[in-house]
Amino acid sequence: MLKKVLTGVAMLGSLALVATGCGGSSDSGDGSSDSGGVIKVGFAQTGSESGWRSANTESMKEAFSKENGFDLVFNAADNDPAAQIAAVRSFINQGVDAIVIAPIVEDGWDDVLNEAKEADIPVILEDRTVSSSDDLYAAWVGDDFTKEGETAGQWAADTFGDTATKLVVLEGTTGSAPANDRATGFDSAIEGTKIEKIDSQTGEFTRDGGKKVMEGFLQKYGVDGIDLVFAHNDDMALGAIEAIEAAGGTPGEDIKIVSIDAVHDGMQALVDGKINFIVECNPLLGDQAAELVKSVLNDESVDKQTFAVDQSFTQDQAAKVLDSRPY
Ligand code: GYE
Repeated sequence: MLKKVLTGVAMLGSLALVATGCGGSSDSGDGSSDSGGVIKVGFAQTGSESGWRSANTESMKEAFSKENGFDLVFNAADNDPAAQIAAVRSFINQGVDAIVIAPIVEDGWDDVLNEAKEADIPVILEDRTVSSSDDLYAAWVGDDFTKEGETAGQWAADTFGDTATKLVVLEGTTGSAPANDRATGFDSAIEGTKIEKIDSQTGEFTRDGGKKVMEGFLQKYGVDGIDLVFAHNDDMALGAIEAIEAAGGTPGEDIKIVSIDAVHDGMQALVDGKINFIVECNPLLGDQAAELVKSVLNDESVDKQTFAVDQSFTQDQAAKVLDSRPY
């Protein structure tokens, strides 16, 4: 039963995916997976930092299941870039057929991606991107982080842009694609408005991290000295809510909050009036990643980039969809 539900969820997720980008042919698909045989895939996950990550891991494990013809070697690196690179190296040594990576940070991938290429093992990226040349991987599937930041920033500009507004930012993992791109998108959307960024610090995409950083901001500026929080994900927004309440403030009123992900707990806080706006980031990328692996191993040409389609929610809109959300 549970499996049936999850399969439905995974299918829903893949329906919301649209292929774009330049069509390129796959690189280094060596056909090592005999057709009809089991495909051994190493998946290097970031860790388990957030609700988004749990939904993504579940989607990946469901898609790369035995029933679907895969033998999945799963590694979660606890958000340590060196440990993640070591995991990829171990996949190469094990001679897996393909490697899937959700790269913790953008930089530092050239060496190990070259090693995979030399070993003729294709690499598919899911979720986050890397700064390496795109010759070093076959394809990427994920969300448009810059657009997410822009959508959040556009909401802030439309809601507060004409009024002097003190903004603090809870950043995601330093050096990660979503932290970099969401900051860029948000900053460009609030440019020329009266929103002033008074502080910005990483909360590592975790609830605890968001809480600690927000506690620091509240000590420094007080509840009255902060008007708006931009959290790079829902988990940090949820941590910030705890910090604001502990400081005697009312989140969503004294201090407004905008965040990204639209995971269940975030959406619940939005419905409860503690968050003011959420931009969705679809974590259900498993089916699409599994299809890419199969196509690449079959030497079929694949799109280099596939973007998920994301929505955004006000408090009223969230109330209408909360019960039907798949994650
Ligand atoms: O927003 C955050 C997670 O890479 C898009 O990572 C992902 C981000 C997501 O920890 O919650």
